Amino acid sequence: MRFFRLLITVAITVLGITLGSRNALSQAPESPVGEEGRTIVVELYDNYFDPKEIRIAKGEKTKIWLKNKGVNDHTFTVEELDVDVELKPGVEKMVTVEPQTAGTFKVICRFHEKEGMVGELHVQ
Ligand SMILES: [Cu+2]
Repeated sequence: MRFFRLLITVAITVLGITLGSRNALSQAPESPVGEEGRTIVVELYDNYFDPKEIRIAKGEKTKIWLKNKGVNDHTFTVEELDVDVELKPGVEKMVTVEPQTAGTFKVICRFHEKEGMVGELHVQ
């Protein structure tokens, strides 16, 4: 009986460790560079981008994973890179960029630029 109880405790501990490590993996902010390129997550709130500044390597294929976490419609617009993505609340979209020119490009939400919903995309 005592042995059985011990066994259950061990089983629960193992389960806890497994869940814990899986959690740590999912919290990784950026995926490593691979054949598919890097992925950067940008969240859109009312009315700001998080992060406000994005860094991308010149000539490197980069996926920008956009998540609208606000209650309003927002856009992720970089006119110079021909990027214009509109997102309804709760919607997530992926956009792939491969900028060939170094520089700092303005990121705006077309609906809330005046409210300060702007950011910067640095290509180096
Ligand atoms: Cu907006």
